[in-house]
Amino acid sequence: MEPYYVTTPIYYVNSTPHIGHAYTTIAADILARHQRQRGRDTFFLTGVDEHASKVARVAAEQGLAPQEYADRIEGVWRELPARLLAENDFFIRTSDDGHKRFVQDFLQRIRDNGRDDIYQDVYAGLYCVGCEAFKTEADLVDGLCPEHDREPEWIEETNWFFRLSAYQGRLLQLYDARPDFVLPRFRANEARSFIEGGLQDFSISRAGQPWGIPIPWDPDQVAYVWADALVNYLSALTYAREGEDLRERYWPSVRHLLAKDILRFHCVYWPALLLAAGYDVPHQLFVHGWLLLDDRKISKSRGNIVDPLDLIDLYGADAVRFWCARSVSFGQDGSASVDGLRDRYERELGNDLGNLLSRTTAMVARYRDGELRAVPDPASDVARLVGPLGADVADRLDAYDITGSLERVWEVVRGLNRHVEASAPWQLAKDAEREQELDRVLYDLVDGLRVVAVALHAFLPAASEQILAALRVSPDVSWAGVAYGLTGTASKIEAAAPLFPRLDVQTA
Ligand code: ME8
Repeated sequence: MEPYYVTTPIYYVNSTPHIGHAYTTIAADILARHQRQRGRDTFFLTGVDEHASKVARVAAEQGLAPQEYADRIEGVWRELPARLLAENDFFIRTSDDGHKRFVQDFLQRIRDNGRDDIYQDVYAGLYCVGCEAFKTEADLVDGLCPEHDREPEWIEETNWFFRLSAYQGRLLQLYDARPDFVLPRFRANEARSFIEGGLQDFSISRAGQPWGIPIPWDPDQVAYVWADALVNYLSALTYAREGEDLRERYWPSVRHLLAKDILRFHCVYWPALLLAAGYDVPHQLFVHGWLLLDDRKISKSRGNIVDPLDLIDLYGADAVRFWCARSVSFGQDGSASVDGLRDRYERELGNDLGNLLSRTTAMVARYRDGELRAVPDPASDVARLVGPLGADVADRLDAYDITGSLERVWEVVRGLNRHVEASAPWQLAKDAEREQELDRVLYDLVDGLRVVAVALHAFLPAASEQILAALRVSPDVSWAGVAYGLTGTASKIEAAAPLFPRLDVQTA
């Protein structure tokens, strides 16, 4: 099986983490955890983008050197994946020496490729510091950058340019040859139309900046922040593991996740830069929508930050992951609200899943003194219910359908709840002649819940572990476990504590 390398964008170190950033990190972690469950060699990269000009400006305002300032603020970003229970394999900082060295080598390779792809010219035009991007009049609304409601600055300086225009043909060929290069398809079409519209060369360096990676052949200039940041996906592989170069193992088996605001950089500039430097282009890019809060994009400049750490304190990481995965169909724009989080916590996590575990374990404890007899029946309703789950979820996650795969697991959760009601174990327990029937029902509920717990590991890692522990079954979450009838006898099952306790109790 080909290795699986998944990345989030590297987030601007000087912004405040909000739920939109958490969203991509959660999605990447779900995909990575799932692939590891399937035994695939997986690498998950996230990190921070530090060389934005804003960093130097704010550092100066605070009387600090840019590096000192970046060192002080990077911690919240490093903490974010851990608090979300995201298991990234490496956390990159673009001020890492390994990254800086690699970017210099990467740019030098383009300069030396014999095609004159890098040349010097005067850049005169508008620049939005918010986007760290050059703007044309057509990009502006009433003279302002629509992303940041801010007037771009006029910049005029001699820079080094990358001959992007020379890559139009090769990029179109790439999009034609690989219809799944960018997903969803409508995003590939968007990138393709942009390429077809004609590509402008772009400046890859900035003059007179105190903060950034020096251009190797002209150290008075530093790399433009995007020409530096995009390269992180490759540079990290060269120094993430001491003494090892992971490029051979993971490049180009990479899946880049990103939101639509940075589509052009990733789907047009990045493959062109790679081709120019003599590297393979990425395997795939998945462009998701914006997570909206009450129909507005969540962002710092719009003042509606939702601090993911506050939400985790209140609801737990699992609930935040669940809400992000479930509220908006992954790939589309959609709204999420904190009320919606509370609602899903109570209704779906607390009632559907939590109560199912509480009832099941309480019944085994009460009617069987905590001892479960292994009586699988491959023709049972529960066997049929969970039978296709493993393949269905794996197929959906291979296609980045995070929302659909979670819904598929939830169908099984709802099916098990219906099974409790329909089989009414509390009635069977009253009738000594129906002992075997009761054993069968209890077995199917425990086994069904075990399957659900393994299938939920990528989405709800903490709850998954708690369920397996409460059922006294193996903590192994290998994907082969998403199959009916693998539970053996279990003993000492006790009525489980609530998986998702009532919030008034938790926050009291
Ligand atoms: O763009 N909904 O960093 P950034 C969904 N440093 N996703 C969101 C979101 C929202 N409301 N807000 C942010 C940069 N994101 C550059 C990237 S990569 C070489 C350099 C997520 O801090 C989403 O993944 O602005 C988006 O692409 C990313 O955060 C932008 O983070």
